[in-house]
This record gives sequence, C-alpha cells and structure tokens, in this order.
Amino acid sequence: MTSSMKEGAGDSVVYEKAGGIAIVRLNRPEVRNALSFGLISRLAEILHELDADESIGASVLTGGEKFFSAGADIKEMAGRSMASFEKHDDFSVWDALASVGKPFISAVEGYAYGGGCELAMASDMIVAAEDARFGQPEIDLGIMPGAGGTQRLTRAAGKYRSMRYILTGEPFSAAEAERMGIVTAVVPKGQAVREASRIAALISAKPRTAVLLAKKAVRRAAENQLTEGLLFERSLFYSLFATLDQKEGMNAFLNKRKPEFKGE
Ligand code: DAK
Repeated sequence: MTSSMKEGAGDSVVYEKAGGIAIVRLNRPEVRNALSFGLISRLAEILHELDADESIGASVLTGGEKFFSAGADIKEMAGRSMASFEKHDDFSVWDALASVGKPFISAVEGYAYGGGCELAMASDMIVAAEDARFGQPEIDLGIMPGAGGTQRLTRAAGKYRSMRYILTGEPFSAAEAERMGIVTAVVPKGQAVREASRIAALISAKPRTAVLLAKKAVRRAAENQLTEGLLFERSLFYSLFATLDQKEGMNAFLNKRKPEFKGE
C-alpha cells in the first residue's frame, strides 16, 4: 500500500492517498476547523484534483479525532455587511463542492456544527461516531444556516424536526441524525474514519464510470430542485448581515459573552 502525505506548514486541508482512496483532513484545530473561505477553496481544489487522479476512486473527509468542524469562520464574517456579501458573494467558493464527481464520505468524530454540519450533509455519505454531535446553532449568532442546512436537513428529516433544530440551535446526537436519515452508519467512537475508508475502498474497486453516473443519478433524486432553495437560503442569509442582532451575536461569541438580542 502506497501512501503520499500532502502537508505543508499552515495548510488548512491535508490529505493522503492509499489503496485507491484518499483521506482528506480539515486542519485548523486551533479554531476547531472553522471553515474559512480559504479552507473551503482549498478543499474544493483538492477534491477536484482527486477527481482527475486515476489512482483514486473515492475519498473520506475528516476533521480528526476530536471534532469535525465548528462551522464557518465567525471572525471572518463578524464585520461583514449584507452589501459586501451581495457584491462579492464570497460564499460562492462553497459551490465548487457540488461539482465533485467522485464520491466523498464524511467521517464525523466529535461535533459538526453550522457549516460543519452542512459540509457533512453536502458530502455523499456520513459515517458518525456514536458520540458525534450535529447541530445548526446559527440562530444564536443572529443568523441562519446558509450552506444548505435549511434545505438538506428539511428534505431528510421533514419540516417538523428540521424546524426544531434550526430554530432552537439545539445540537442532536448521532442516533438522532441516523433516525432523521442524514447519517449512513453509526460506529463506535474512534472508528468513523476506518468505517468510511472501508466503504470508500469498496466503492473504489467498482467500475469508475458506473460509480460516477450512479452518484450523479442519486444526487439528482435527492437534490432535484435544490438549487432554487439554496439560492433563496443564501440570499436570506446575506440579508441577516443587515441586522444589529448579527453584529451582536457574532461579537458576543468572539468576546466570550452572552448575546443580548434586540430583534433588530
Ligand atoms: N469560527 C471562528 N472561530 C471559532 C469557531 C468558528 N466557528 N468556533 C470556535 N472558534 C475558535 C474560538 O473563538 C476559540 O478561539 P480562541 O479564543 O482560542 O482565540 C477557539 O476556536 C476554541 O474555541 P472554544 O474555546 O469555544 O472551544 P470549545 O471546545 O470550548 O467549544 C464549540 C467548541 C464548537 C462548542 C464552540 O467553539 C462554538 O460554539 N463555536 C461556534 C459554533 C457555531 O456557532 N457555528 C456556526 C458558525 S456560522 C454559507 C456557508 C456556510 C455558512 C453560512 C453560509 N454560504 C454558502 C452562504 C456557515 C455558517 C456557520 O457555520
């Protein structure tokens, strides 16, 4: 089995290849793998590079042993305005993930919150450790999910459970995620990458073109008409950056205090 580690000092995403699969790891542990625009661009770039790599049939996406990701980088967003997002559409870097051809499986150990949960849901499968926690806590920052949380969670779990988690920000367990249909398999703590790699290796041994087209077809079934919902969600997400509550929510998080929302 050959393995080549691609890691340089300060890389926000690293990966290694072995036995027909790649293990791609988010690598900003100091900020709990917060998903900066740079990190998402690099992740999409790597997944597209792997698409072109004939030695690879499928990938596993992990955040490491303690957490998957705490979501989008709040520091990067806190001072932004609705107008600046409308003008620059910085979050469009996320769009490149939708055109990844080969299957990629999220292996979630620890928490996957906000954009971390949305990133996992945007992948093709989720293998979760039994103590993994998922959640869309954006409401506590004075914003809402913006990378598909309102759309993908609702499609999988239905309106009633999705409303609960999106409007309260309460986290939910791997078992609840499995009941809601967003998790492919729940495994013992510490085993998520191993199980995701086993599934990725099975897929990698299958005929590649059939896999690509089958993935495309399943995504079409699951995500038909998703595009319009995602655009609607993103535009509402940007509009919340015109509110005082967004400034208060994010500043409170960064200053480690409780927010005082005014509803404005
Ligand atoms: N962003 C930036 N920094 C973060 C962060 C984040 N999301 N989460 C944690 N950090 C930083 C903390 O500020 C702290 O930094 P220092 O104080 O050391 O400088 C460091 O990471 C360690 O954090 P904690 O001390 O809080 O660590 P704990 O282990 O005690 O707690 C936690 C971990 C995950 C429970 C906690 O850090 C937390 O609640 N984090 C925020 C979770 C959250 O609210 N996530 C949602 C973010 S909003 C879109 C695409 C994506 C999105 C939106 C739109 N489009 C395509 C349009 C996504 C939005 C979001 O995800």
